Amino acid sequence: MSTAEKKPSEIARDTLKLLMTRKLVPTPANFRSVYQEVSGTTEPPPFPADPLRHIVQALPLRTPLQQRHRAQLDAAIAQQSWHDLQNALVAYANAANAGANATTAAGVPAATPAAKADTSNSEFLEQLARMIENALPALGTDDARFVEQATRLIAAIRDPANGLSALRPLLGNFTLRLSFAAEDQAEIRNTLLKLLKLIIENIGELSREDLWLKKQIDALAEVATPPLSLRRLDDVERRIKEVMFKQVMAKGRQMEAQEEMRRMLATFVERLSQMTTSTSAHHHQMEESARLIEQAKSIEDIGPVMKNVVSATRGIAQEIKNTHEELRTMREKVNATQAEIVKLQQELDTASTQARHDPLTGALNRKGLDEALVREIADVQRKETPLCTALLDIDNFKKLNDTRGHETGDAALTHLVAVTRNNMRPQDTLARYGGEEFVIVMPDTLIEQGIEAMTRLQRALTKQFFLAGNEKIVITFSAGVAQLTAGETPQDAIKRADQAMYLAKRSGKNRVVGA
Ligand code: GH3
Ligand code: MG
Ligand code: MG
Repeated sequence: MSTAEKKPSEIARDTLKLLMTRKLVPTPANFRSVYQEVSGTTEPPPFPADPLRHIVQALPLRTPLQQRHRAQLDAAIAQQSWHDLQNALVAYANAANAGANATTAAGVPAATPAAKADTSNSEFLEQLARMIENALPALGTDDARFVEQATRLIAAIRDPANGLSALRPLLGNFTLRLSFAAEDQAEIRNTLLKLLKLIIENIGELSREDLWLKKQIDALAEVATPPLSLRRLDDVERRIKEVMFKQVMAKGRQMEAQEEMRRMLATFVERLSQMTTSTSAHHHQMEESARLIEQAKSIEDIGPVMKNVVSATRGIAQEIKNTHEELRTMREKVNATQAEIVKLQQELDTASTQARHDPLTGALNRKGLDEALVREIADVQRKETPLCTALLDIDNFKKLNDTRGHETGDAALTHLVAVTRNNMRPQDTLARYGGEEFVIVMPDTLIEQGIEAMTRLQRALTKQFFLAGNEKIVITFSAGVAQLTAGETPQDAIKRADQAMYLAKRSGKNRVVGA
């Protein structure tokens, strides 16, 4: 009898017999294997779900990724799928491997052999250094401290003497600064785009005014010259917006007023010609009457003629009266319109002074300075960096005015501003504080550095002298420098700088004194 014909009960019985013959313990596994031998079938071994579950439960479940893999493993076991189980296990192992590499990068020594770890660490660090080097130009060079910090960090990364843990605080500081720089860059781009849009929107409006258009283009060209700084963009945006708005308004109203004047002039001329016509008609009537009176033979003949004369005279008188009245109202109107035009012209003139810039030197005015200080103080609080204010006052300026005239004095002020601009950093702010007094706000600057900067400016002024006609004049100034203290307003710091400047004057001028 072949095995294929055996009943399951017979196979079971034979299996037991064989087990006894072979002296095998009748465990389920032994029974199953001998049963298969007897029946001639080759069933796949049963899926060991329970032991596998037991193993899987021992795997760590700390991260969401590990939890996800665990769920995959559980599902594979529930499905009794060797294939799914294999996939889930491979995925789990790969994830664990990646985690181990990340730990190495973060600075904790990996469990790999030391030599191998060293090579991969140094490769990684070199890449990091190169990445920082490459990213730097994109972040601008406005902030000297940032550039310096980055350079130091790159050198530290490349120094094999530095362990990963030594780099960690440097990287932390750099990342913080990087986030500020990135924020600034984003804001610079936004402001630039807004500015551009604003200009384009208004070109159509202002294209009739060539001079004005030119000024706008110049301002834009100035801003578009690197290095870009948020403060400069902000200044120009405000400047353009405000002056443009006021000029457009005032110009519009001025044109209306001029149109009104033109209309009145036209009416006046028309009236004048009407008056001449009607007066000459009356004259004609009078002449005719005079002729009739001359020819009259009797008083009866004169009666009707006199009537004509009276009516013509009355006509003339009325005409003159009307014209007088009209002329008076028109004159009043003209005066009112004239006054309006003068007022508008004044508004136009003050538009530029009301803006944030001093029209003579182009430096910020007091209003512009106040606004810049608000921004500066916010920055100082955000970045916790030092800030210096300097107040400088030209020495013996009155004498220069008195001996060479006010215009030369004006040119000297412009010269001082130009030299100062050339010598200050893009992040510094220059404002005209009074007649011949200027304030320089220097962010990220300690008092010693502030004093040094002013001394440098003094030296620059001795080299870049002022030319009055053909004569070289060295402009000198006295300055006080104060570093903003905690809880102090920038205005208070400027006051202290002013007092220090006064001391500089008292001790012989052409000096810089720290407050
Ligand atoms: P000190 O060295 O003590 O500062 O003497 P000083 O002559 O510079 O100072 P003082 O305050 O006596 O005179 C300042 C002069 O500055 C007086 C004023 O006429 C002149 N001034 C102020 N604003 C302007 C301006 O916009 N243009 C010109 N040309 N002169 C100005
Ligand atoms: Mg003064
Ligand atoms: Mg002075």
